[in-house]
Amino acid sequence: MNEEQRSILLQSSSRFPPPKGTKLSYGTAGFRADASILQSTVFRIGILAALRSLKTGGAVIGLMITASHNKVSDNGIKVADPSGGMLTQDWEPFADSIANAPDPESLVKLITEFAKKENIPLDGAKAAVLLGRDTRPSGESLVEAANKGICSVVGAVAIDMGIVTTPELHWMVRARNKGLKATELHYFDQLSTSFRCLIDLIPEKSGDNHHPIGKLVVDCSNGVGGEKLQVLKEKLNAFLHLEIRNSDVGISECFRCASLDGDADRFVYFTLTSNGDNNKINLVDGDKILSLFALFIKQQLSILNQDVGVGVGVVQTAYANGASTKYLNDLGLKVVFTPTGVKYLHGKAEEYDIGIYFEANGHGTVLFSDHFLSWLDGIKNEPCSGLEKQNAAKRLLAVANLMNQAVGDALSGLLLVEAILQHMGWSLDKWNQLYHDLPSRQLKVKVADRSAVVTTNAETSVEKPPGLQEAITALTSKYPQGRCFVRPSGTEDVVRVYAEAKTQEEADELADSVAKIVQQFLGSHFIA
Ligand code: G16
Repeated sequence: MNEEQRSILLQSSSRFPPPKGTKLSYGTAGFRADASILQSTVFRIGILAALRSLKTGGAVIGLMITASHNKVSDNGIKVADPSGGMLTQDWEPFADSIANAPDPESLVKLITEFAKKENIPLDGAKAAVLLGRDTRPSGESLVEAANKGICSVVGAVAIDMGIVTTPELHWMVRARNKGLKATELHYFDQLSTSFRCLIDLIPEKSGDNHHPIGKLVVDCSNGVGGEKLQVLKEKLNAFLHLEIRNSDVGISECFRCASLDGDADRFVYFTLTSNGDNNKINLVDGDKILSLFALFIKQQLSILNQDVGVGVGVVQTAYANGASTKYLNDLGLKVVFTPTGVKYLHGKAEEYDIGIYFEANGHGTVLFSDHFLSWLDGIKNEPCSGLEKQNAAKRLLAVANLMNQAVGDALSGLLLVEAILQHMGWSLDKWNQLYHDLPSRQLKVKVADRSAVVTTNAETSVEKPPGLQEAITALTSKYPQGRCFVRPSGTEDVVRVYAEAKTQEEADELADSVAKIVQQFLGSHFIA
């Protein structure tokens, strides 16, 4: 590193001192904490993003300021690699170490060593980082800190995309690096055109009652998804009846509803049934979204006589309801498991011709290999294939265009659900009956130090502290069809407990007793 670069880094980083007495760590999807302590972390990850761009020959990197589902006073950072996917895991330890460097001297030392080890040219070569943020009030000043970090690497520029959803930013990074049109306008055009294409390809007499299936009420959690969904609503008004809500989520029984998280990378569906004074939410989660997509894709492959020829892989996590995995296996699909976090699921799904991945919490997408897309293009353009096959190929190509190929995307996922329900002529209830979930319960336990819990086997088994797994196994064995695991959250300061059993009472009881065991092993404050 030359003197000029060194002195710029020393000077600029002295304006962003790290918070005292707090150790920050790169979690499930980047850093996340109370916004008031994040200035220095965001500044430093700005530097990291610029270095990543230099390392990849000047490719565009993405930096998103968001804390997604966390409370509004939190904020965080997600980094998009040149492919549009999450930052390569090899760089996470470097992110951890620079976030916690105590002073400018040690920060510059870490950067110098890393740049040397990784052969990163610090000679003024060009680098570019796209910046985005969600609607949190702390976003603006954190973007400014990130900008300062990026610009303290000589040759690097920051391009501020303003308020965007996380998946939009990942999509833009991917599109720019592929030399494609990459503005927000293009993003919305791609989504709405491919949705229209799926609707236009619905056969005349498809399903039980082929016609638009009534209003969908979408709760956007006061997040960034609300204003973006409004754009899609205006483009698609004739084909989709959407009502967008934020704080006023008073909903009556007759509505189909969906809910987005704060940065619009996750979504679930639900309906209400009321029993006297009690309203019950019937949740249609990521597992069922995955199952609907898998079923539709299987149907199209079957029209193409490719029931077995095409490699379709389904990726889930330990949170997947056991009934969903059974349903997918019964469809003849290969199901594999990874730890929580799209950074793991996405990588696995990329190994297939068609990789479908979803977390139960509604985070996921459908990936298509280039090779398979070329094959579909061939069928589409070959009249000898026959109209039915051509249409099936067109549908799959439209799914590939609609579904974000960089990361899970609530807006594109929601449009695919709507297109498939219209194609099938299905109501939400009919969809929900694909299979019946095993009763389950999730709890959060606040402990003194969640990093004391270390898991293995895609988070299904606890390695540390010693004895905890044996205690969980002993409790679980008391319940027919019982399954239970615990893991430290990577986005909140809690340990999560998941339990499944034959009845709701048993699932509740199992989760509760395991939460108590966690308390005993780790010392705790409360269970929520
Ligand atoms: C992030 C990740 C998801 C993960 C979720 C919860 O979502 O991208 O893959 O499921 O956190 O993670 P944890 O259980 O470790 O807290 P988001 O939408 O919050 O960025």
